[in-house]
Amino acid sequence: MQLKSAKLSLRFLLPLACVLILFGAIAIPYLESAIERWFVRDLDMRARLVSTTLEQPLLNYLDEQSPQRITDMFDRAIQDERLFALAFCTPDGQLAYKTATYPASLGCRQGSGDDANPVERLPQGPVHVSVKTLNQNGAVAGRLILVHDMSFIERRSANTKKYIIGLFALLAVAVSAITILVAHMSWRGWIDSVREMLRGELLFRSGRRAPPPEMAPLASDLRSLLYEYHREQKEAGAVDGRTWNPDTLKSLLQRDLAGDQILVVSNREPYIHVATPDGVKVQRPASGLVTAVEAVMRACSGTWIAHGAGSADRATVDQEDHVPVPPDNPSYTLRRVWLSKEEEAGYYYGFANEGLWPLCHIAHVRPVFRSSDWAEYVKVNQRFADAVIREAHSDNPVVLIQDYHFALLPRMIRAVLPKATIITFWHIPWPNPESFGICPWREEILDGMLGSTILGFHTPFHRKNFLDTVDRYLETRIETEASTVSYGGQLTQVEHYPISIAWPEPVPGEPDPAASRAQIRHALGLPEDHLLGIGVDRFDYTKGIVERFQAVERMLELHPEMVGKFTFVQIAAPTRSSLDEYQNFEARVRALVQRINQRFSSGSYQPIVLKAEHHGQDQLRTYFRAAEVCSVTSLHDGMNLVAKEFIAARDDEQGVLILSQFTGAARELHEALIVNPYHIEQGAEELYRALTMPDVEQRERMRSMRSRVRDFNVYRWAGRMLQDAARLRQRERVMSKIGKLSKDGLGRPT
Ligand code: GDG
Repeated sequence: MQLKSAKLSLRFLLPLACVLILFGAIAIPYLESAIERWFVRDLDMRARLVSTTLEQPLLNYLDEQSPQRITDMFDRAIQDERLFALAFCTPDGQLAYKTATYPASLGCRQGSGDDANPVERLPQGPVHVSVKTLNQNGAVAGRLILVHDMSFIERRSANTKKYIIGLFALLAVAVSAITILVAHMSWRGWIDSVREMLRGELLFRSGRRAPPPEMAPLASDLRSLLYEYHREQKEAGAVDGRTWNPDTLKSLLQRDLAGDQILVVSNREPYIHVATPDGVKVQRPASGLVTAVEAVMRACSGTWIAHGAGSADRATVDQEDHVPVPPDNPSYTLRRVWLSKEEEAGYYYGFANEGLWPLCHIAHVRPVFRSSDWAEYVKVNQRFADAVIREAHSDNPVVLIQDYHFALLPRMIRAVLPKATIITFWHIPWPNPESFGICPWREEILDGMLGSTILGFHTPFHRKNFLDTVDRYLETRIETEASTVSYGGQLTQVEHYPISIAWPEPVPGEPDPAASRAQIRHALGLPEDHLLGIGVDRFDYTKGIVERFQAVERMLELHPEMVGKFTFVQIAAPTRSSLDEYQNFEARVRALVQRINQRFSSGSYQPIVLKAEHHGQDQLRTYFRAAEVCSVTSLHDGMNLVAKEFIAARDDEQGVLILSQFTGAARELHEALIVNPYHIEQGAEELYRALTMPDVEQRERMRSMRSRVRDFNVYRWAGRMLQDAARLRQRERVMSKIGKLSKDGLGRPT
């Protein structure tokens, strides 16, 4: 307390002392000399007046030669308290008349002009001396000397100084006090604002007041920090300090989404029943989306709605088109939707894969948009929306919509089930606004997507591209920091949720990497010490397969010692092969492989082995474990799960991952050899570097990547989205309970 008052008095006294010192050092001396100058000027005038008054009578008395009269006149004149003495000198400098008070030391002041040096400092004090030369009939009659007492000036000057100093002191005190008061009030106001901001009252739009203008930059910084912190917290993402796994996901569903139904919609089904001469067989499609969502569905037992595309699919469903899956250990329901050939051609091959797929990937393949495809796309989206509505047990299910095949679905579902929590995840990249602007139905697509409660992308970059696109083409309000879009009275949270894989459990009896190595080399007819590279992709032009082979060719040119010692195996699962673009691409790849193989082959040796067929997951894993290097060289990819599958397969902590900088995975797997797939020389050098990398370095890199993929797995991907959904549902419940479902908050119309 004492310290505080000492500080306060110091704050008060310090400026005051400064003002007074400044005043004493500069203002007072200046003031003194100014006052003296004013009074001297007054005395000059006065002396001129008095001497003019006395002049004529004096000349007359001189004429009359009456000294008594002159002396009387002089004595009368000095009765004025300020006129101290008078004297008259003859033209030849004789002091002819003077009052008794006239100081002898002044004499006749010969040689000084009438107004020169008027102030004289005598022992009795300062005096003002003025001399007036009297003329008569054109000749000098003498000099009249007037001596004014100046002590009164000193007295007045001292008084004036006293008043002025007093006034200044008062002023200084008043100014200091006002300054301190204002500063104190502003400080209090500022502190109060900061406190309110920290309590969140001024920070968010939901607060009652906006922050004062001077606080706005600080508020904005604080908001960014909080959102960043919040995001980091969410990204750290472990539940109760544990890593995400099927059990943590299940407990999240039970705890935060108790009893809520989960519906998944995707085009591709997780299990395809195929009629073969040996009976019905079950196939797993080659799809990153299926890989990820299947793991989540096993954990949360919902219903998955997808296109029934297998030749035996109809034969394996019940009356409601349901089939329990996985076939060997059912844990959720697959609901199949049937599409005609025309629907599939227009919606899937046409609009989705000839239009949106190349539109969203920068792979330099031109998108094709046809009105007839669009019409099918709208129709099929409505078919799936109807299926969701039919499957829903309540008016507020949690619906997880997958990918670019269903951009219109969120809005269609919302129209019938306004309370549904709709999470849409876009598995492929989102382009910049200019590129997206090519789509003739861009507004309809964006409008459809903004029917979602939550909209997810793999990377912050895709999320930002989407927000920029919405900003460009729709009338919306975007809160960049909170990453929300308010559109038509409804709010959509736009987030990035990097997808991943389920971390594989150890499989009893699985061959170890050394055995896998031997097995694959044996199958390919290669010696034990032969070096192997592996690529696993859908046979798609976005995956950079051509560039990968060109890098292999260049590496063999640059390092001929590798010829005969290294083979690259490419597994290319057939995909969308009815489309011209894919057929052309496949033909191009085959021709390239043939050319490279002809160039470097000798005997049975071929540098590239192309296996353009679907493989089982176990087979893929064996290849991953057998290879020295895995190449993922996509020209553009949302995430790319192959990169993560390779890492997960390498429990021997060996093997090198070459990863394109244009994949979402490159943002997480920094220990991979990151390449620009368009830079063939670089690709060649990195391939060589991978093949010659010391075991220790491989281990260091692989260990770090394995730890990341293990923790940042697919359960975390789904868990974070469902956590966000649960949070929004909880908020909505509270809002509707207290009857405050507002249009501008996070509430949605009931
Ligand atoms: C999209 C986005 C995003 C491949 N061949 C076979 C086979 N596969 C499996 C792989 C992997 C999956 O397919 C491919 O996943 P990617 O992520 O690499 O690529 P897309 O299919 O294009 O997936 C992509 C993904 O969605 C998830 O969001 O990462 O960016 O384009 O799992 O192992 N699987 C089987 N046989 C094969 O021959 N069984």
